[in-house]
Amino acid sequence: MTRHGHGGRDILFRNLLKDRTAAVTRFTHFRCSLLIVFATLAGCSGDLSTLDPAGPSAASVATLWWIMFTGGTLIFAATSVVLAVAWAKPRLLGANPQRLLILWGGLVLPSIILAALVFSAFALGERLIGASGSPAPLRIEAVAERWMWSFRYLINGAVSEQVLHIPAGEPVEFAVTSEDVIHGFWIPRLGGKIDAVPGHTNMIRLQADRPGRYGGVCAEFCGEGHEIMRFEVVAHPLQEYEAVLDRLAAGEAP
Ligand SMILES: [Cu+2]
Repeated sequence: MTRHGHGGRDILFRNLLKDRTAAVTRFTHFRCSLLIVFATLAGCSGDLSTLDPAGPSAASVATLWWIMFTGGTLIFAATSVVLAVAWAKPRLLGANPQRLLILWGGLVLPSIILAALVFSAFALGERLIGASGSPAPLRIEAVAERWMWSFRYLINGAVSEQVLHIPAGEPVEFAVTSEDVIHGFWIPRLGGKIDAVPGHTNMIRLQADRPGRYGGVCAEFCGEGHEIMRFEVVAHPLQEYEAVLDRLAAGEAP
């Protein structure tokens, strides 16, 4: 009777322990999921986020990213459904489903989706490098050198290092080149990246819609200092920009 009582208590404790372990595991899973969600969302903001655009080119990049993400998700969902049906209820696909699946899944659908993606990528790509539209009135030379950036303002010959000054709300044309190896000029919140190639000049047009500070990086591995090859972009209100360039030309802090 005593042993039976002990046995009952043991079982009771064991069950309680099991419940508690399950609850702790559930809670840990819940916290892990929350952490993953927050970490993922945190990646969508910050001064280097392409999903937090601050100019028209970056908005085009973000749009293209969402189109491709949606397309990829739809294709994945459709493939998963076909796989699940083939696994669980193969009869639903008919007696000889191969022809139908190859025709629709291998030919028709990919052609439609790839054509739509190529068309939107070309249309948006034109806008990204500023190939269409009138030339921007302001041009800045961006010169990369291991492991720093210098900016030459062609309007008055001013030069700045590691900090790029631009006017807000105005398109700026960048003539990008390098003094040594290939680097990549990239301001994620303002637009796409472009290579800085020695002996060659690449053009890109960017615009910041609002005054503020944005991050810039070298987007091409260029040696051991690549990691620190960052720069800051300051977008000034248009009416203050001329004074900023004058101070830069005079060697003063803008
Ligand atoms: Cu670099």
